[in-house]
This record gives sequence, C-alpha cells and structure tokens, in this order.
Amino acid sequence: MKITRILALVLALTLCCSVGLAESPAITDQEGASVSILAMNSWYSTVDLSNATLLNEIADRANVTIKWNLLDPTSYADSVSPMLASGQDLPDIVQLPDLDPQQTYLSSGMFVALDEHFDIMPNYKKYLDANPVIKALLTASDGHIYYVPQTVVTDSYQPVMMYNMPWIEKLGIEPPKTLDAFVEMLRAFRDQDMNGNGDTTDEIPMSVQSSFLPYMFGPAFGLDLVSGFYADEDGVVHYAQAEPEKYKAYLSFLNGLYEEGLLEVEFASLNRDQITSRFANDTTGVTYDFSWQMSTLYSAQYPNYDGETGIIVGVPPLSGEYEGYYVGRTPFSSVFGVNAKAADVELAVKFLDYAMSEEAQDLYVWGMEGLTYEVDADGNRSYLPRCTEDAIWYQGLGINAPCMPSQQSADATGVLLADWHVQAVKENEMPYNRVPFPATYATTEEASIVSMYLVDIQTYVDERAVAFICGYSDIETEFENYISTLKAMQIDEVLKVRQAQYDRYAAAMK
Ligand SMILES: [Ca+2]
Repeated sequence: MKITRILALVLALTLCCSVGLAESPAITDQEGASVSILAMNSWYSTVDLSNATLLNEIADRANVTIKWNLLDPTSYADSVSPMLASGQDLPDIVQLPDLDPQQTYLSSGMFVALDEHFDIMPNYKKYLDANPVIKALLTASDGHIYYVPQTVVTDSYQPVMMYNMPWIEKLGIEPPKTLDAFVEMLRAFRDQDMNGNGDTTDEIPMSVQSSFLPYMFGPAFGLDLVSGFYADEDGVVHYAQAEPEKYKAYLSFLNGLYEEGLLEVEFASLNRDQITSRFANDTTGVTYDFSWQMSTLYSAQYPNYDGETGIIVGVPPLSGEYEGYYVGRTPFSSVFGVNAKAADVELAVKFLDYAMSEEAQDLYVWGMEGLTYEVDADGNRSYLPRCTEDAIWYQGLGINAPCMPSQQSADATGVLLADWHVQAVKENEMPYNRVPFPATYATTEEASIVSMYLVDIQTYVDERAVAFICGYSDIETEFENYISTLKAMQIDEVLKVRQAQYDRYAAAMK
C-alpha cells in the first residue's frame, strides 16, 4: 500500500514535470479560482465523488477548485428539472437532467452557445472534428452547439448473436452466417441429443428475448427495425416496419420458424433469467444479447468453463438477401452546459474544455499509473488487482465518474473481460457494426407531432408483429390492411418530421 502511494506520488510528480514541459493544462493563473458544477454523484450509494482523487487531480492540473453540488443519480432528473425551470442559483456548469431532446433548455438561452467560444476550446474542437457524427447530433436546429457530451461505446459491446460452440463442434459445421445455414442448424439442435443426456426432446434450438428478434433478423432482410427509421441512398427517410416487401419477408421468415417449432410458442414472454437457466442446464443453442453476457453470464453457467475458451460465443451477424450487420446505438449518456449567467463564463468554458481533453479522458478511463494500472515492457497497460477486488475504493477514485464528460473506451472495457471475449468482439462484432438512424434534436412542433402519433404506432406494430409471427393473422391476406392502418395512424406525418430532422443532420455532417 505504502509503495503504491509512493509510486503514485512519484508518477504524479513526473507527470507534472512532463506536462510542464509541454503546454500547461492550467486554464487560469489566478490564485483561488473556482468553478461550480451541478452533476450526478456515483451510482454506488456509499461512494461520494466530491473529494475523489482523480477529480481533484484534474482540478489541480487546471489550477481551479471545483465546488461540487453532486446529487443522487437515481433521482437526478427529478431534482434538477425544477432547478432549471426556476433558473435561480444555478452553478457555472450543469449536467442536464436529460439530453434536452426537444431543445427546451437550449432554446431558453440559459446555456452558452459553445461554438462561439471554440477559440478557447481547443480540446473540444479537436474532439468534434474527429467525431463528425457526434458533432452533427449535437448541432441544434439553430445551428449552434450548446453541450459537451458524456458518451458510451457504440461500435462494440452491443447486442450480438451468440452460439453454443460445443454444440456446433458436435455437429461438425462452421458457425452459420446465412439464414439458410442457420435454419439447418436449428433443425439439428431441435432433433438431436445435443447435450448428450440421452433425451432428444429437451433441446430448445434458440432462446431469444422478443425485443432482440428485430436486431437478429432485420438486417438480413435489408431492414434496421431497431431504429425503425432509415434513410436510403438518396437521403429519403422510410419507416422500416412499413416496408411492403422487405418487412413482409421478415415476418414470413419468423412465422416459418414458429411453425417449425424453431421459435418457441412463448417467445414473446421469454426473459433473461429463463435463458440463463437454460444455459445452466445446457438445453439451448442460440441466444442474442448484450455482448458482455457471453462471458460474464452465459459461458459462466457451465461448470467446465475455464475462462480460457468461450462456450457461448459472439459470432458475425446473419445475412440473407441482404448483407448482415449489427445495429450500434446513439452515443450519448449525458450532456453538460455552461450557465450563460455564470460569473466567469470564460473560465467555466475553459474548464469544460479541459475536462474533454485527451489527458483528462485518460484519467477517467485509466486513473493513474501505480495507483490503478501498470505498464508492461511492451507499453501495454493493465489495471492493478485492487481495481477489480475493491469496487468501492475504485469507484471512489472517480474512475468513469458520472459527473464528468467522460468518453467510454472499448479498450478499457475489454481489459476487464476474458481474452477470448475481447477477440470475439474485435473479429465478429466491431467489423459489422453500423451507426443507427440519427436521434437529432426536434423542434417543439416536431416533438408534438411525434408524441401525438408514434407511441400508438409502435404499440400497434408490436402487436401485429406477434400476430403475424404466430399466424393469428395471415400475412398474405392481412398485410395490406396493416400498411393502410399505419397510414391512417399518420405514419406519413411522423416521416415528414424524421425527414426534416435527418436533413438537418445531413447538413451538419457536411
Ligand atoms: Ca438432450
């Protein structure tokens, strides 16, 4: 422990010196400068981030004191919304209660248009230049950028298809990548004694929560049913669940699986606990879930799992008439703005910029050498054992602190997982990941049109999907009626809004 502290101190000093030689991160030379921040405290109820080592380090390097007002994240929106509504006594920097999707806060003028200060935001400007999609998503309908984001990984550790590898080896086949080969495999799983218990009837070929079926099969039919909306090559926006040919083909395929007993009768109510217990009993061959479950949850159910070789392993997506892909997600978990009435707007802007710097990002993700990680002879970093053994200590340092504009990193996520899992993510997941339909800002009018129609449309679509898949409704005779009902429910009005939003996004990408 003592050695760790001394190491950390020596390293801190080394860092100070090396940083001193380069450009200083200090944002002011004024003595006793401070920045007040309203933000979320740790998700761990016993952890208080107001005196966290890594956050203090950032404040020291920037040469300011942070005056924190950290609130419970579970009730953050309820606490902060009234504060913003009153507009009184707000701090210099505010973590918003939501992503401000309808531009309620930014159009009120309470936050600074950050793009007007880009001359003093070199770090943020560099980040936005390197991330054009994020820049376009953050561009408000008036063309300004008001917020600095906290982001999550989008191109990895997303929902993926997973196969029971020992079963596939037993069949002596390659893991299927096409719909046809996939169905053949499911039939074999259904008919053979895959788990070797002498009973050919206890195997359930596929166990997928119904919310993941659109992720799993949509792309093979040329549909992003997850985002729902998509833009074609000419930039025209469509609603995937109203595509006459492709969506009909998708429903027919699932209906076929259902009729053959390859998609179970109770598929609509299947949950993760049931799937987990199927793997514990080795009675199922395929699932679809968030990537991290493959090692930490599903493979871990097997008594013979040694951590070296995966049992339930992520595989590339299925292709059909269209090439398969995985649907990524929208990158933002939170946004931060600068109070337009702050006593020293420039200082607050500069601090938020420093909080976005690569140097600060490195601290959020990795902490400090000797304290949280070590570096081997090849320059590779690994977290020190205490990081996984003592979660409260680790969280208390301010690693990935929810109160800072941290950018989640795939490499740092991978460090905590088995090597085979990281490899599966790199080879079978990341190359196939696609950006979802952009969730851009809506004007008040646009938002009211969407909220008036879209919820009912989605409820109707979900109900009809189950009816078509189970054969309660005949796809051949009733699909046209389904499409005309969607039109009567004003899908075209919603499409007009999504088109306008998409056009703004496309313009901001240029
Ligand atoms: Ca069996």
